[in-house]
Amino acid sequence: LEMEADLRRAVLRHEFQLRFQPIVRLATGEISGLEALVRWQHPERGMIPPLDFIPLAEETGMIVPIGEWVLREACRQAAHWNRQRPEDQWLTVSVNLSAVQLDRTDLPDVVNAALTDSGLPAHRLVIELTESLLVDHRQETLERLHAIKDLGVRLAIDDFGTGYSSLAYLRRFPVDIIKIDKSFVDDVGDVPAAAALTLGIIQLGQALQLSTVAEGIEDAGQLSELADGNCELGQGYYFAEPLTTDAMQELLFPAD
Ligand code: G
Ligand code: G
Ligand code: MN
Ligand code: NA
Repeated sequence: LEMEADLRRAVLRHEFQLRFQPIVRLATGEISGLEALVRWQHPERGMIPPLDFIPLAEETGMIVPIGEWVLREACRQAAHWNRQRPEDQWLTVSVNLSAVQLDRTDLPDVVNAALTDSGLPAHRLVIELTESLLVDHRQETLERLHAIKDLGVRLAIDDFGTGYSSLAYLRRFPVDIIKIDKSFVDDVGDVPAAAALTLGIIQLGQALQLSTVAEGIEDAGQLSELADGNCELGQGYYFAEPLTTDAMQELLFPAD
């Protein structure tokens, strides 16, 4: 209960921050995009990770204003960085969406306003949906996702392969990107079954003309397996952990 009051205050006092993790093109090593990940800078308890407050934020509906802030701030920051880069090197920014946000009829308007106000082109925004979020979907959810896609925004399935009917979602939802769950990537270098499944997911993506992103790459062995298998993109501690805005600025523009 105390935490709930703290969370309400945090929204009013703007106590949230974003971290940005690079998403790398595996064939070349260039940064193609960023995933925005929220943190709560609590005045007494310090930095609180999302897993420790997102569930409460979802229960209380506070995820709606928090999620809107994340979306707006991610678009604003990505547009700012893109303006300093040649247009053929513009970055995408990926934002995680909660089921509670997807239940809101105004979500397409909220997304559109974030794009318009930031100047970020719609095709540079990726919205990440987890399979668990898609499990209890209703018809309106599907229509809302199509309305967001009609803006030009791209959709990713996060944690792909961990749900109980991953393949069904690929038919039912208008997704553009598969994010291969870290649990597959962890074992890709040394467990033959994990390697076979991972390569199978990559080939599935290629057959459906979807981008594939491997999550949680931590070493060179995993990277070479994935690159050899023609996985398009990857993210993980091997490249960089989620970085503060200042650290990401330094990574993107080292000379300045
Ligand atoms: O940032 P970290 O690596 O600790 O993220 C942990 C989890 O929190 C991930 O599953 C991630 O998808 C989720 N998460 C991070 N930022 C956000 C956000 O802005 N909104 C939602 N709904 N989930 C987020
Ligand atoms: O949205 P999603 O559940 O995919 O969030 C990504 C989560 O994975 C975040 O909590 C992020 O900090 C974490 N993460 C990103 N790269 C790595 C990695 O290489 N190893 C580990 N253990 N976690 C990672
Ligand atoms: Mn994600
Ligand atoms: Na994930």
